[in-house]
Amino acid sequence: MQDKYSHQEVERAAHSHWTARDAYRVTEDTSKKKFYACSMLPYPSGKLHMGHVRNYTINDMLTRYLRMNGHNVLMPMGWDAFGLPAENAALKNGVPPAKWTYENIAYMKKQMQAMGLAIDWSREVATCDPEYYKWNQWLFLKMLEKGIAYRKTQVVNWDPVDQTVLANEQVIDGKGWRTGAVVEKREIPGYYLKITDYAEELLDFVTGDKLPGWPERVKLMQENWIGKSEGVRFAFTHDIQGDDGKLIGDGKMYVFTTRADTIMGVTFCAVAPEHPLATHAAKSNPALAAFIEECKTGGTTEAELATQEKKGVPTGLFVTHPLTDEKVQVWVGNYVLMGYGDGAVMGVPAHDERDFAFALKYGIEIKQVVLVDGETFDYHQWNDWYGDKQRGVTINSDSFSGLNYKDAVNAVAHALEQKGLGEKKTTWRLRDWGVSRQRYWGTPIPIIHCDEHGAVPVPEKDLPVVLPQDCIPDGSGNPLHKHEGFHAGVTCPVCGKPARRETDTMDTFVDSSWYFMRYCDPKNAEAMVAGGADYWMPMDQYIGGIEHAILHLLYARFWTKVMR
Ligand code: ANZ
Repeated sequence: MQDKYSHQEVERAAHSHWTARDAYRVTEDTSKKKFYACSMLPYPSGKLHMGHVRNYTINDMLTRYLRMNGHNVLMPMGWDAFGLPAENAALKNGVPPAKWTYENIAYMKKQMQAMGLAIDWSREVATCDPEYYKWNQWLFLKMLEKGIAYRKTQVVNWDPVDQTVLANEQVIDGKGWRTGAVVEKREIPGYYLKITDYAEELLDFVTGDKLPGWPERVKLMQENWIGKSEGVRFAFTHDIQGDDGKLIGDGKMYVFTTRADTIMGVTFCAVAPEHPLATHAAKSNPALAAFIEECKTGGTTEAELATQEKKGVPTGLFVTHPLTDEKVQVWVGNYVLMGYGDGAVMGVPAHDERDFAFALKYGIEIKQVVLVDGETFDYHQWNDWYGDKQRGVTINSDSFSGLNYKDAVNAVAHALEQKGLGEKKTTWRLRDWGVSRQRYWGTPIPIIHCDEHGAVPVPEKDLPVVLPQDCIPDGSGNPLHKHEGFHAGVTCPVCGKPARRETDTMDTFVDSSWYFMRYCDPKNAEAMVAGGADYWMPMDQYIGGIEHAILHLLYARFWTKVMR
């Protein structure tokens, strides 16, 4: 018996005993009850912080307790090793992201081992390892085949001085974080995953009883993020022709509204700066063109657009109200988002807060069409009176007058349907997931660009497309553009002529969407997820972020579709 507790000695003895016995390595043993305790894989930022310690200790205690009770427990660990911080560190210290990342992994692994966590290290994965990200590329190709992955143009933040794309966090007060240059919005091609196909199913999951124990607050956040919105989509007609002599949008300007009951209160329409009618009108209207340019600067997030001052410019174009046949002036408004609904709104200043601010500023008529019980409509107290949710009885609305909200919406939808100009529609706030990043330190997107054949998928046999490890980003664009080795000898898989390699890489959330399945059979060279998953999945305990949990659900769905 020692009279002093020497933790170093005790721990050293315990660690060497565990190491000698390889105590935490587990195999698929069907004679025992399995338990899979998984923690969100850490970003190798440098050193462990107390959050890591707290998080991993919970699963460690659970693991030890269950093992003592005869369970076969898997507790794996890995590294979410791609991403921007490694590039920023490279910029600061002149060290390639690979070196910085692997050194951090080694250091943090040592710290975890010193903590004595009951981890099966034989299953360790690092997402920047080609043996891991090869499967990101493989699944991406499968998703392309099935139409779950597709290419379209996207709006990005562009730093005109560094000639590079910036993440939203790198835009400060509308300026680039490094150069201070005014950031522009630019449209460039990118790849998307069709998560909107799964919106209804996700919502059912979040609002139903399938997630017992999840806090209501968290579920509500997810519900708002998915953002199901039931309303009416309809068209204002027009005869505005483009340069080619054809009617723009076939002579229909569509809008989406959740308040079809207010359709008789429309006193203007507003379209997004990127809307085809705005582009058309700007050609002969320098003031409008300047305003559209102005809208291109500043942030791209929905929150930023929602809080900025409402501004607009009239286009001089008119559309026809579908029920009254009156002419309605079309404005370009900075509060209208091109990416939501149809990129255009019917303006009802009396009942919509944004339209109200807009109408007051520009002296547009305000027409009340809903009467809320016991309330007097008064502009000066409008904010007290008003609410998008203020529903009441329709007034000043011809045959719709006297109806309550629900009946009025139904009647208006019916009238529009009769004219072939509209119908009820569900719109989602959830967007398809843009997975391309114009960055170096991530999974290369397995595409080759050919002048003749366009964007051609890399053949499966040529995977992985390996990311060079020796680049040092200098802040001016993606260093892959300049990396000879990455492009050398690239030919089009279809015609064999010289071609260019895609230099965009994948969002790192792609990596962290399926790692928990890889731990079940981490060395398998034949399959992304193999045999071990039959035994270990589903996870019994997951300690990690909700956003990951949601992506895990989605990936399981992609998986089912790809393998079917
Ligand atoms: C007229 C109206 C009157 C509206 C009213 C609301 C209140 P949620 O619930 O989020 O789906 N809207 C539609 N498309 C838009 C776009 N691209 N950019 C900005 N706003 C857009 O919101 C639906 C409402 O958001 C729609 O209903 C429309 O304004 C606006 F008293 O139409 B509403």
